[in-house]
Amino acid sequence: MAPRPHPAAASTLAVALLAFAAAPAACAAETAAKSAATPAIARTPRPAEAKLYIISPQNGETVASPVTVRFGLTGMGVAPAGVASPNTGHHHLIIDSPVPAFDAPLPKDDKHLHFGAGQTETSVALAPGKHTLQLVLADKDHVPLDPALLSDAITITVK
Ligand SMILES: [Cu+2]
Repeated sequence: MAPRPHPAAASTLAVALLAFAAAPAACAAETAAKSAATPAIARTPRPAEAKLYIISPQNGETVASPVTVRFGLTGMGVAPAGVASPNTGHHHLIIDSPVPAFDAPLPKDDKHLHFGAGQTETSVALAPGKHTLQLVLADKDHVPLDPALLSDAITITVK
């Protein structure tokens, strides 16, 4: 089967292009040329067959807060942040936020949770209403893998 670009990767590229468009034209052209030749940040390659997914809750589920979120990963292993080990990464839970940039460390805030100790589940307090959850696996430096490994985003309703 021919590999196809991940839809999330395509949308992030669009965001990156918009960011370039916002910069002064000469500078943007130079930056684009430079980043095409030498990536600004080294990204860690990962096995093509790796899969990242949210085991629970299920997409569309109605749940009570705090919500237990279980992280699923096949084709790679989990290692703590800071540990260089081939074909591993650590989990990040993105809450109610767009797919982050792939060429920089993931933000660390209450919408971008890092599980740098190698955790494979968490419990998050969420306000009543609809929320989106998505996982991103990243390397020892919190930079998304190459190609980026994301779960599908799910939408849940908190009672
Ligand atoms: Cu991290």
